[in-house]
Amino acid sequence: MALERTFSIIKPDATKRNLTGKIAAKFEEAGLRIVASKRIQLTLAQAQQFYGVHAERPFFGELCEFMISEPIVVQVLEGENAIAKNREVMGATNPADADAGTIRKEFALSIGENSVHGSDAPETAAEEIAFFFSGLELVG
Ligand code: DAT
Ligand code: MG
Repeated sequence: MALERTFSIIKPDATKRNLTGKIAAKFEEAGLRIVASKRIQLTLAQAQQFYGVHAERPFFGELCEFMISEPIVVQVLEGENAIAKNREVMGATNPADADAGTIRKEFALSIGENSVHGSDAPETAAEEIAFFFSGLELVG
């Protein structure tokens, strides 16, 4: 399979606890290359747009408030099968269900404050990368 790219966020609960490096190391250990990375703070409008697919869910308000509560680190990860590989390294959405060794098992605080976001399909990966990065910022 050709190289694939996926989009990742190191979320506020993780940046607040100074876990950016430990989480980035998990990506690199899994063979994912960080080809773009920046620390930003989202506005409420940006968080609502990014998570628009969840707008009707009961946790939407809480999710968006959490995502703007501290800076985040947005990254593009590249590798063979990067989308699936990243989801594997992340672990299940609820850390209680996550496998040993995954980021969410080791670091997540709860289903909401779960340390990382990762794209779930090629279409969403492309959209999410374009939402945060210009082509010039992707250095493979
Ligand atoms: P994932 O982040 O594993 O792709 P998702 O896309 O279903 O999970 O949900 C997006 C985020 O929304 C998730 O990382 C945390 C939050 N979330 C999901 N289900 C939740 C719930 N039942 N209660 C609180 N927050 C939830
Ligand atoms: Mg998702």
